[in-house]
Amino acid sequence: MGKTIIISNRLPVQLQISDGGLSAIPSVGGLATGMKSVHQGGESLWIGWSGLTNEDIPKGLGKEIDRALAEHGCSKVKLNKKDIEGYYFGFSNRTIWPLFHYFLEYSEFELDFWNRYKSVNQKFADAILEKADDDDIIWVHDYQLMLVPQMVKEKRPNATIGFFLHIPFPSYEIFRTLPWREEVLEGLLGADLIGFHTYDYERHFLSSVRRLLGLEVSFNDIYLENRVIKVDSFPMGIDYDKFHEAAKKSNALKGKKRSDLQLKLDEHKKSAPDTKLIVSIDRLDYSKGIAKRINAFEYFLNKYPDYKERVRLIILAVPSRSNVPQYQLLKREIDELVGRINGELATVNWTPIWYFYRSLPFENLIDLYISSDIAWLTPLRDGMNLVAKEYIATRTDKTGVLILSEMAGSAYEMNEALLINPNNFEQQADTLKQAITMPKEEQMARTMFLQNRLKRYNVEVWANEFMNALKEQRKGAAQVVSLQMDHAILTNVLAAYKKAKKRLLFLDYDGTLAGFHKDPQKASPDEELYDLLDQLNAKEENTVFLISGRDKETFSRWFLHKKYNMIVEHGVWISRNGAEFSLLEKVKGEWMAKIMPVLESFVDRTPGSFIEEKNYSLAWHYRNTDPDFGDKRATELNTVLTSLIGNDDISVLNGNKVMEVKSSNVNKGRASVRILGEDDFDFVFAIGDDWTDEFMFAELPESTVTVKVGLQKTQAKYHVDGTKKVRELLKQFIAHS
Ligand code: GDG
Repeated sequence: MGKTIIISNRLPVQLQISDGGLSAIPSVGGLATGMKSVHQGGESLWIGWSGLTNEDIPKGLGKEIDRALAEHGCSKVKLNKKDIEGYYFGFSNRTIWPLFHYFLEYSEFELDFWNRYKSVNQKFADAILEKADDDDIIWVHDYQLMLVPQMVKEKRPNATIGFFLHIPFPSYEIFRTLPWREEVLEGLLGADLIGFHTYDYERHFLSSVRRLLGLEVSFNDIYLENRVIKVDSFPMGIDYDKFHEAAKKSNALKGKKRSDLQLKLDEHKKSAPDTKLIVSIDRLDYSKGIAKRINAFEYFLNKYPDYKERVRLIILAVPSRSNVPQYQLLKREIDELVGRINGELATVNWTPIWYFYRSLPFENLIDLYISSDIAWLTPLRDGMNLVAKEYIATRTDKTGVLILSEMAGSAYEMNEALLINPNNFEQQADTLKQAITMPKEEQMARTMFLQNRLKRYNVEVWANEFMNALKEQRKGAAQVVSLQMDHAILTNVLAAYKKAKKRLLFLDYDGTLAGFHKDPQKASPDEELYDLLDQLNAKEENTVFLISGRDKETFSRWFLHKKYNMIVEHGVWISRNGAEFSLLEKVKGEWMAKIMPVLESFVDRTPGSFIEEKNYSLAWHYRNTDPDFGDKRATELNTVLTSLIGNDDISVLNGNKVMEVKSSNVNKGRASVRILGEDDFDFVFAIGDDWTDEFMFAELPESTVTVKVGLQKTQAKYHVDGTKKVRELLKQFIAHS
């Protein structure tokens, strides 16, 4: 069992250089706490930036820093000032952060930022590669490091890599505006497991992968060459006990033992017992909707003037990214807003807003949570929002009301909170009133539900669930649905092939011998393929059948002059040795008149789809439609057809971007078994890529060498990666004849 490597932009320790020397102090952030169970003992290493650029590190201190970090299981990535400017303040925080939070107008597409992002991601990847072994588990965190998974996978294909995104993944419509969108997706797809906070972010990501990279996605699996990448949602929790216990402790402190802030808050409450305190805590970031919240507060006071002097809003805005221009502008806007509203509405006894622009020690944060009757959090977009969860965890007597924006990931799990749209001032004014007047019993009932969930699904459970899913991925990769046709297997197959006197080979066409084409008529055979098939056919011991769902006209045009044996339309027609096609299976086709209009109505409503009319089947192709839309329509069509066909002797086959309605007693399995019965074959081989080929894999005898092209679930014994590999395999057959 290998070690675990965690990698994030910042290390979970703070370096402090003072006269007395150097110290590394563990940070108390949510991520650091959550990873405690993962990052422990000598079996784990955390790689990241120390917070000091090369220029900041005093000469000769480098080694000492390494030693101090190593005591906490950490190792630093060396970054210079230019790196931090371009990669962190540039691409991460001026391109990706605004774009992924739907602030398209703030997003700067600068080539220099991008180049620096790439080179710094490479530095992180190199730092991993230097320490990683083949059997290690690597967990990469967040939007600053989206290229790292692929950079590592390239060099260590057997390492198991997980990636978790802490911010939203935007919809395809937004994501596609990024000039380097494909590179970012490809970077992420180096991971074996990709995690998001919510199902919506997951779904947006999958949609971009399909549309921009054209990859096959099935439920939450992405098929990429010979790998299956899993995508899932893991809503991050908090260290519930830590917040709950800290609140208990703080509540229990008496007299002078209470913090200065707490004493001030106590005093305020005593002097105005009917006043409600509303708290909001965020990093000063435009995504958090602080300015809107202040405006909404003014709106509330004007709509319900009775509450003037009876409520107070405490805003804790923690300084953040203050050298990015948008943050400086926002700071100015908030300063002015608070000044204006306090100036206009304050009375001798009352200031409507208490505004703190600073970071407070943990104990004071707890004081704010426990002293506030209401927490009001209004992000315009937020990956999760842990403050909402922390407020609930500190409500030891279960009173208190949480007003939370629907745009926060946490809103999905916190239904008992009062959920609001931060752009709707009317609704927020009414909700504030509802919160202020909410009976204690109702407050307690809501808090109880919320606390139970937060207690159960805490940050440790979150980290463990991700790690377990990652380990499952590793197991899965080791035992895919079928065995990879590796060297040892190939050697055995070739030996059996060579020994055999009468060989029977069934070769599917589309997706097996030839790749897919937007227009199926254009997926015609190339010279190399003709040459291969000629050579295979030329061997006296070989009986080769092309076996396909295609219509007989196309195959006649392509192959009849070559005198190949062919079975088409899944087994309805057969042609041997250049003879015209004849019926292999007697089928009835009266049902077609009934089904045709249904398919036509689907073509009308699904741009890019079309019907292929074969002699005994009808196929609805949707490869050229929008992928999400096409899949949705296919599900719909499936339901309609299933209810229509009832007891008729017809069935619906879901192929690769095609749905085919055909007579039930016809399939490739039945057809291939019939041919098999015609002679004493001592080597039988069947290869194909989709659903319709599964009938062959299932019905041919156990001794058959069955091969699936691609990684989907299959009854075949082996799999190969793609059409290129299929052709290589056939070349090997030829060489071993
Ligand atoms: C990103 C995503 C996602 C705040 N002020 C003080 C202080 N804090 C602590 C809070 C909380 C944390 O900072 C803030 O976490 P959030 O989740 O609210 O927001 P982001 O910083 O934007 O985090 C976010 C998160 O990643 C995790 O995946 O939820 O959506 O944007 O823990 O308690 N702590 C102290 N003093 C303060 O003044 N000590």
